[in-house]
Amino acid sequence: MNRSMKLASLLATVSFGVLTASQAMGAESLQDVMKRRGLNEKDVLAAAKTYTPTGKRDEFLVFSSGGQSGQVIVYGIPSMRILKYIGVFTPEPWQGYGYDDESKKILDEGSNIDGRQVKFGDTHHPALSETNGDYDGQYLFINDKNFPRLAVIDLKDFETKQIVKNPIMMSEHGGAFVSPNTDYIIEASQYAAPLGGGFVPLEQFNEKYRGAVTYWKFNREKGRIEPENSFSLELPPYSQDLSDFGKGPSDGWSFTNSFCSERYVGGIESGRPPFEAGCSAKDTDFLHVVNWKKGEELFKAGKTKQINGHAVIEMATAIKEGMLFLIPEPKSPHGVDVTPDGKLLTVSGKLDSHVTVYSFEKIQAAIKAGKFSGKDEYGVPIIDMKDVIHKQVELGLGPLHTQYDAKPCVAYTSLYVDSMLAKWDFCEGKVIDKISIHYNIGHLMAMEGDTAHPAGKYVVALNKLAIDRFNPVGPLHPQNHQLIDASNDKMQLLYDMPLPLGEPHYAVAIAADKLKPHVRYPHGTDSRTEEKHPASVRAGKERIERTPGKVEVFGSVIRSHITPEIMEVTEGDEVTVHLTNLERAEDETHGFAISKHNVNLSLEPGKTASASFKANKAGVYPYYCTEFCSALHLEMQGYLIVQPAGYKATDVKAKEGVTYGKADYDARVKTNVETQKVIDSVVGYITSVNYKDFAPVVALVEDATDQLNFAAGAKAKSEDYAAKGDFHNAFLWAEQWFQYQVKTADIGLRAKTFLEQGGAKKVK
Ligand code: RUQ
Ligand code: CUA
Repeated sequence: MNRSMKLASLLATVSFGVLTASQAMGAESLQDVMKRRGLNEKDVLAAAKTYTPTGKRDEFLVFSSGGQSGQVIVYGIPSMRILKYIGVFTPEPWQGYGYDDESKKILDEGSNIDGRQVKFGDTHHPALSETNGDYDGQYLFINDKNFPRLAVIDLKDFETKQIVKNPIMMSEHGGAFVSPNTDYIIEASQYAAPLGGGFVPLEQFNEKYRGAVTYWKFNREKGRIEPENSFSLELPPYSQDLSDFGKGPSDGWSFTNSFCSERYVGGIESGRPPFEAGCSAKDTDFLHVVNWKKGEELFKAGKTKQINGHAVIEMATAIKEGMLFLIPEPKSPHGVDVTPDGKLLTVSGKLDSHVTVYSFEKIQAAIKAGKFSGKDEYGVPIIDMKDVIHKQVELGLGPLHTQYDAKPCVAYTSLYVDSMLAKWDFCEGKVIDKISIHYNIGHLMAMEGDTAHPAGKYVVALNKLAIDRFNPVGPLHPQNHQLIDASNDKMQLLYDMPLPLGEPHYAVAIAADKLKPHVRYPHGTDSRTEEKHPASVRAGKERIERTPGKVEVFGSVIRSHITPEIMEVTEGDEVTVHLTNLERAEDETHGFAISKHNVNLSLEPGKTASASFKANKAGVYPYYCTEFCSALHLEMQGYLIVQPAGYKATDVKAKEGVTYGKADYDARVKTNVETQKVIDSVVGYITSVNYKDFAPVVALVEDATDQLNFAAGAKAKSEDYAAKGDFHNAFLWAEQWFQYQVKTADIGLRAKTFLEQGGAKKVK
């Protein structure tokens, strides 16, 4: 069977529904399957709550920290299907992140420090942009604890657009958290150090080491952080931890935890008790309460000190201006989480069985009345804990983080030591339910659970240990995300998802319908700047430009060829290859890799990306498309020819592998004409139904029309050659004409299947 006949019979199969006949043969009943797999009714119920049939989508999307991978993991709820890894602080080869010139600029600049390239990131806390305290689906931010820096990801295409390095900290943890309108993103330091770096002996820890919190200014229109409009606040050398912004009545304030307010400096190697003993000795640590709006005024008024070119509000200024206060909080606290209405804050002490709920109103009253229990060693006023407590609730051992439910007053708190998750009422101060998890839960995530309007329904336990939950894969186990149905007072464990990419700390979940990502870029887009790429090309305008020692290729990719197919350069040349994906079709991504050159591009429809390298060794290097993009994908190939310096081509004409004559040409044209009939019948079907009501089909039809136009172009060239009697070239162009027909038919069939399955109706 030749290809066009195969196509015709495939069409017949699809048209007459032959494939649907033998469905019910030997099917097991639900009871049979339950028995065979040892499932009880509860299991089946859990399965029914998560199982997502093919083609169906998730209600929520999760952005999870990828831990040490330096990436972000995207998955769906309730299916728990992983949808994407976003490269942030480390390369992500599939997306070409850290390989193409455009993304390298972001990653390399965001990773270099003191002459080193840092090749990992310790991502902790993703944060979604908010409008009036609710997620708006526009941006995602994430921090790196080890190399204090913050990244901006645009949710139009799920790509990292910016990395800003913290100019004064040596480590951080309390980021990223956003203000209710995303005008600022907070990043709080963790392990105290001299601000701005440099050497100060440990003996001067109390005097010279400092913590800090940075308020990064975010420009919504540009979608970028503005370092020049950002500022920091100097803090005592307590180990600052997690933070949160106030909202509603507490808007304008931010809150940052701390541990090791003992300011112990360790020294196990010289016989001193270790950090863990010295840092947990006191019964309380300090919650930092910051009036950041006042901080913004001080910054604008220039009442700051410059450290590494960055504006820092000194502690003395903050104390004098009344923008910084402390409140004791029980033993080694971890999370501080503002309630949806902005009136209360929940704080958990890791080494205390209580969760403490503070009242913002009471905090304000104490500040206004100037009622303080004293000052810390640095002169920061301390508010008496008992003056500002709303409730203290005994939840269990090792409480860490809190998230909120859609129902008023309902919260969820992780209990690390107990390996449990508690659902409780923070207004009344009583426990509603507790559920065991597996094992040692760190953060937890409720749907939109840190916003002004949480969505309820599910909670995910982000467990630090998996131990026996999965098939063993060596001493390093995957992490375990456990999905819990939280729609009723009694919680139900639904699903275990292993995550093998790093310790995922925190995650945020957003209603999927708030996200509206692009399916393609406007033609020739540099996705990292989001502007027209200066080296993008239109079809037919591909070219190679040469200057001494330099070769620049302005090429394109489209099913199923790379233009140009031969790139000749001279040993020693600096080469830049810019490629534009000319496709408009959804999901038609092409890749580009050159043998032995560390060149690897991902070219999504409409994107232009570049690869620069030195052609330092003479040779013949195949290049090809790395995505199985079409039936002729393997033929999507070419050669980089690196000629030795001084090489002179000797005048030999290449001998063709096969030569073709008139009979070949006539036979090819005959099948092409038959193929056209098949295409016409598919087009006939599509246009006979209400295809315009199906957006994906409209896009496919657009794509098919493109391919048919290309077919027409190849046909014209073929006929020109035939008219000149050059049947070799006439045949080859007829073959290309056929290739475009195959692509058209392929798309047409996809559209037809979609319409049939989607219940399209006849319109004529
Ligand atoms: S962490 S388990 Cu947010 Cu880095 Cu708490
Ligand atoms: Cu393009 Cu494979």
